[in-house]
Amino acid sequence: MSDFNLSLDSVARSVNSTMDKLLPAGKGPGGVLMEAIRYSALGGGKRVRPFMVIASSSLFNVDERYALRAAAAVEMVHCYSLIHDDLPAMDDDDLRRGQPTCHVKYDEATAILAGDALLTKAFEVLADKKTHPDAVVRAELVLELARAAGDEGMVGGQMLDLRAEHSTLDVPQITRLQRMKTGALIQVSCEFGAILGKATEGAHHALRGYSHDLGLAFQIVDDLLDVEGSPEEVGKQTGKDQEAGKATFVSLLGIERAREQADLLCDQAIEHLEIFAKKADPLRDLARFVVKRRA
Ligand code: GRG
Repeated sequence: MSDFNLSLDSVARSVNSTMDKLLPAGKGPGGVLMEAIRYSALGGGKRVRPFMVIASSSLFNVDERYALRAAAAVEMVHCYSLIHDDLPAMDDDDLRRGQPTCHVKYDEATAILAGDALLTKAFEVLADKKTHPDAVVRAELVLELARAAGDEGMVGGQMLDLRAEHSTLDVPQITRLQRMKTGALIQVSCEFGAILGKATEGAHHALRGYSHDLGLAFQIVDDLLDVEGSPEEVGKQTGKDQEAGKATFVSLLGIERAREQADLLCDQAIEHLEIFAKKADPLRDLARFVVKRRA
């Protein structure tokens, strides 16, 4: 394993252990709900967003206990979005992270509620004093995650995406859609380190520039994997965009130009990190990983 893969793995283990404690297995009527939540939230995933929270927090020497709780909250929102995205009313997928999706393993109602509970738990975690002693910091975390996940961010992007199946979008329209659907949560993950660390405006600005470019690169690679990857590699069905007749970066630019664009965005993302010198190496490695990944 490369040094970067080892550190991604180590962050994944720490975040999993934090999430395991925040989402304890339950008994009684709520037991099945918690079982479904734990099935989806603890069953794999690269934990890229938690890595962003941890790596951006380390730029400002944030206490690791705070960073881990903030990272777990972002991952909970991500896991909720995947559960709901897989539902028959949305993408209707049977496979996620190499396992049957939540509604296939349980049922649709349980999957909807598991997603709802993960979303609300994320805000409960952020609002708790254990996440940061300063109430202003906690309020800022809550505000920014709500903005990233809501109608002007991920949920709004998902709505545009559902409607895109019935219309033809051009590159600027796809870019806007993806910045909302995928980019907003990636942006807030990097922003969390700056909020927890009470960073200067300059540092906030640099991280925003980095995550803005990386979020788009991440989505372009996701589109490429849908065309070039296999379900065994990627852990979910592939070829879905083409099957649905959806416009993507790959359908609009072609494989080669989409790959060039992802590489360019990765270089651009890294350029934003100059002010942090060597301390930002984990974020630089992450950007390279995002464009090289095969899953
Ligand atoms: C249902 C409200 C709602 C939103 C859904 C995120 C999303 C919006 C849908 C997921 C569909 C999708 C494949 C989007 C592309 C980018 C993306 C979020 C990929 C999955 O993220 P990874 O690669 O997954 O980080 P792991 O499993 O590693 O966590």
